[in-house]
Amino acid sequence: MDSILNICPATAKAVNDVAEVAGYLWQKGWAERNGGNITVNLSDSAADAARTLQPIAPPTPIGRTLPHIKGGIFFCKGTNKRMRDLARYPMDNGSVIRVSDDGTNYSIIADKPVKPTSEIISHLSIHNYLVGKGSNYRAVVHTHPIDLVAMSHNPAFLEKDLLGTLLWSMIPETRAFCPRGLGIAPYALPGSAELADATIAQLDEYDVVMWEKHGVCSVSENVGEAFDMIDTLSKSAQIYLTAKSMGFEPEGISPEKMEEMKRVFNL
Ligand code: 2HA
Ligand code: ZN
Repeated sequence: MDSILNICPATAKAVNDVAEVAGYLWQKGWAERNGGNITVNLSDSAADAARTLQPIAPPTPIGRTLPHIKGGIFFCKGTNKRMRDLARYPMDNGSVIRVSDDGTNYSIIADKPVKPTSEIISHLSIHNYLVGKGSNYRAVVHTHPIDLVAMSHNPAFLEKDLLGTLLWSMIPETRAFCPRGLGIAPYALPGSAELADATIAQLDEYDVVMWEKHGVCSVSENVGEAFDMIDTLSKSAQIYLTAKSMGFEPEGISPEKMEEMKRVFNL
């Protein structure tokens, strides 16, 4: 079979973007072994030639019905595959799937039968939620940033909006480029429907959700933007930790100054 990348320029572009971000996640030290996962919704952008590809593996039940992504097409990182390998050889370490017309299962359609990420239920449930609410967000990135995960081990930081506000106050960029802050999903088993639902419960209010003692999950129009929000939050966490390691509590930008920024930059 010819690669889907040769018959569908939009898919080729999206996969190239995924590979670039996968490399960043590895370089950041956020992607140990197979840690983290990325999916992109290609349903609107896929060429007709890609849409009509036949399954190359038996269908897999999703475990729930996802009505808003019936027939949808997604690029998914493969389960047990390494981010650093996804960066170099995306079609050996990820695959393109199509959700069935009843929204209950999916089949791999290209290029190779690489089984999708262990967090597929979260990713597809999130895409279903985003399409259902008319969002233009098409990318979901999950990764394990050391600083942010460390902060989630402090119960005091898990109170609603406490950590998000603290991170906003470390540097103006974070307020500007992660304007919806940081939601918190309580610890749940990786790959579980419970984790999927706890994440979706945060997405009305937030674009980035902390998975307590595990990682973060970010949604945006494309993978680059989803990565940037995590990177910005991590920068703030680094500033906080650096100040603490120098022996003082960082003062933080005052609520008044942050309010001013919200006003001036129309956040
Ligand atoms: O794919 O990060 O959460 C490995 C993980 C599971
Ligand atoms: Zn993870």
